[in-house]
Amino acid sequence: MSLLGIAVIGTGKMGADHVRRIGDTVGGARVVAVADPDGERVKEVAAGLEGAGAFTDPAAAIAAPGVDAVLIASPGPAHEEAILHALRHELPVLCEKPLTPDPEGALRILEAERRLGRRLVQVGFMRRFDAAYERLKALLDAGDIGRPLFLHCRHRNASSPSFFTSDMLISDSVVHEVDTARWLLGEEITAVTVLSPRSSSAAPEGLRDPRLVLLESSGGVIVDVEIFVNCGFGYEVTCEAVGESGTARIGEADGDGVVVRRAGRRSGEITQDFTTRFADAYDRQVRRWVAAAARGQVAGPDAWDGYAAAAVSQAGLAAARSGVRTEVRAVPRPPLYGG
Ligand code: ISE
Repeated sequence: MSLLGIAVIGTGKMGADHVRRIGDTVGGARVVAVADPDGERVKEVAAGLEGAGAFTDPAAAIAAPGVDAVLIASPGPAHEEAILHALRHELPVLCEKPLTPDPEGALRILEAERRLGRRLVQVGFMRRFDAAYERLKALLDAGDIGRPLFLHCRHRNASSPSFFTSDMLISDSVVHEVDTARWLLGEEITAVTVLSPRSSSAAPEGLRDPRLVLLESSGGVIVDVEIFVNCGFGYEVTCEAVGESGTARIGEADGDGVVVRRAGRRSGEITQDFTTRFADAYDRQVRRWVAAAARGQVAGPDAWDGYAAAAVSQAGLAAARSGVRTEVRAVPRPPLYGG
């Protein structure tokens, strides 16, 4: 069976990780084009890929011969233009989160898919492919702990990159909890409150870090998210569901999952980065997307999920600025997405 030709847009941290994953881990596909504004870096990446074209213009990469699907890992503000190019060529897309920085851009993508009459865009909310999150969802769906009442989430990064802003704690980090809450609960997020304690002395000057984000679901569940992107000790993501008849918690045994007890002490590894902690989830996400893209389909969160997350992020940014509870404003779910 012929390999799915993929154009990878963006060869930074995530783009390079996906190029490696497609070549080493995920069967059924090969990278035939890479694009990045950094001409030197994109040539270096392409040099390691037999026959792959190197481009600085995403549109040229998307139009290159042999491209059957597009994986977008460029910065969020560049996603919309690249996606619309891919949709003009009717190519399946896997776009790293967030789909777009604002809901208006996501609505333009929904309209482009409406005109095509089919969904081609999948959004890279990879936690839906994490084994522990999948087990938690199955447990909630089965009613094993009764109806959920709370989700207690902790999202900690060891340190934040220099370009990271206070808004990104919400739009680039908590956006994961927004999607997992919608997916785990099967409900929409209707309001957001953001509380900011004193900032950590480890946070770069001016960065409001950590923050506490409260999400309210349409079914009455409260989701609290501690987002702390300069915690220093490692990369730790936990989620505890509190139900009417029990609780379920994931994310404790990070790293290799081994807890050692010796000489009166207990120790275990804490991963240092999201590409390590969620490596299997990224692999499973791209593997399933490749199989679906070969059939011209999506295999996970779609553009509507990306829009819904962008609408919640918009409310979250407003709540962070105003200090008051802010309701989420979103259009009704269109028929193409099950509405
Ligand atoms: C990053 O973009 C991710 O997606 C990680 O999963 C998240 O933990 C990190 O905070 C984001 O900046």
